[in-house]
Amino acid sequence: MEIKSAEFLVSNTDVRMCPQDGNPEYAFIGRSNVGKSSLINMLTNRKGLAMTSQKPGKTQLINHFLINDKWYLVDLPGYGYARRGKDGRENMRRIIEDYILEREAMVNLFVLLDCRHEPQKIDLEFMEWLGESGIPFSIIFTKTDKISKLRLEENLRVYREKLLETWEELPPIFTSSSEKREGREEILNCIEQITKGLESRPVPPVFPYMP
Ligand SMILES: Nc1nc2c(ncn2[C@@H]2O[C@H](COP(=O)(O)OP(=O)(O)OP(=O)(O)O)[C@@H](O)[C@H]2O)c(=O)[nH]1
Ligand SMILES: [Mg+2]
Repeated sequence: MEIKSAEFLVSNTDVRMCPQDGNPEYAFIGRSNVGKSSLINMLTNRKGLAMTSQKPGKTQLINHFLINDKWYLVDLPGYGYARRGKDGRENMRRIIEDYILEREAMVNLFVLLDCRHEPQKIDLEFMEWLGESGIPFSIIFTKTDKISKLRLEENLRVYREKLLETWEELPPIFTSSSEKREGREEILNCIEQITKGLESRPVPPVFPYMP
């Protein structure tokens, strides 16, 4: 899919203030520093579109980016950043939870996991919560440029096995490197397929009002 336009629209802490135009949106979540904002820049081919940082805790708001005037990419704050303090973490948790549970326009959530690490409790519990809440999600293993192909295969195998302890079926799984610009086609194709599916959904019948 070609990205013809990508523009920052609005930042919010409140899901009720998010755009109300009915465009579908795809959001990125994961631990602080996993590479959410960098991935949005890579997917859109716009280097400074989403703000990134070497230090975790950079994104603190719900950020909407309008793509091709038709759908949104949404950059969310990361979870699990210890140095935010208890109140800060609680606040971020509320923003993220409200968005995920209440945002009807969000048709798929991409959960980002650092491909270098073995399965972490915080991510596994987060995905279990998504499952219990009926939120459709896919996984993206990020920063694949940081390890060898062999290591990556092994880490993915371990992760799949771990997930299958609790899940009957695995969600779609992608790999990406924002550094090497890998995984772009696959992720954009996934978004395109979901968006097309929504467009071809039958329009519900309108029943005339009868007094
Ligand atoms: N080598 C490499 N570094 C990456 C990649 N993606 C992100 N980074 C680096 O990881 C750091 C964090 O990236 P961000 O995109 O800001 O991470 P984030 O998940 O948005 O973080 P928060 O907003 O704090 O939650 C930055 O220094 C990026 O340059 C990648 O694919 N490869
Ligand atoms: Mg960020």
